[in-house]
Amino acid sequence: MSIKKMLKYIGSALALLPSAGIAGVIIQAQTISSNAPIYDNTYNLSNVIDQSGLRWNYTSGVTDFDFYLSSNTDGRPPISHENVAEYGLGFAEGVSDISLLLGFGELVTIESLALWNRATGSQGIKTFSLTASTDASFSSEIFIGNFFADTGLNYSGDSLAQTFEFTPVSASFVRMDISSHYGNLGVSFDELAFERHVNVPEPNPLFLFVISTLLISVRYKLATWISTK
Ligand SMILES: [Ca+2]
Repeated sequence: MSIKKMLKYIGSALALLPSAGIAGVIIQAQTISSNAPIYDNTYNLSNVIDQSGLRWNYTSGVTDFDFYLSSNTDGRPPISHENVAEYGLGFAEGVSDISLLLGFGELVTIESLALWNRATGSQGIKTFSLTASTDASFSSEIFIGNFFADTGLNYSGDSLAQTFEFTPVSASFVRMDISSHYGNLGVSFDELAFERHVNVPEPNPLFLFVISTLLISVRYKLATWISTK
């Protein structure tokens, strides 16, 4: 390796040193239950947490949340969900005040919800709230917030995701209370997933200082040596 190249590599290494930050991965709930009757046997509660109908699947706990939701497949817009009844969820007509209980199977810190609302017809969720808890009985619940969902977000009949961000909160369970929907038919939507907050460990400051000092020193000595030749 030439001295010039070595100087270049050391410069690049110095630029890369202070790399740390936060990232969020997409996770699906492991369990789901509800207080409300389902429209018919076509629909199933698990259809909204099992990735059924999504044009491209993610790996829960691994795939980057923002990357997944901004990706497209075969020229389609960001990840859409097929408009097929067997891949979605519909509640009985006339039922309101629906509560969904979602369980993660472990304590996680969540910071966003992605919702693929029903894109066609008049069944989509309109207003809802989210509440977090570390236990299934919600004995020490934490209110996350009230949210307003859009309807009609679609591409050729497929539904598109809407993201709802909130202050990071620790939860083993989340309750979704649906207070209103669009139209007079039963409440219906296609899929939901959460963003899990992930802390990337900060590098040890002392280690960074020693490495930086060594690299700067080597680079300076090499440059000085070259200038005397
Ligand atoms: Ca689905």
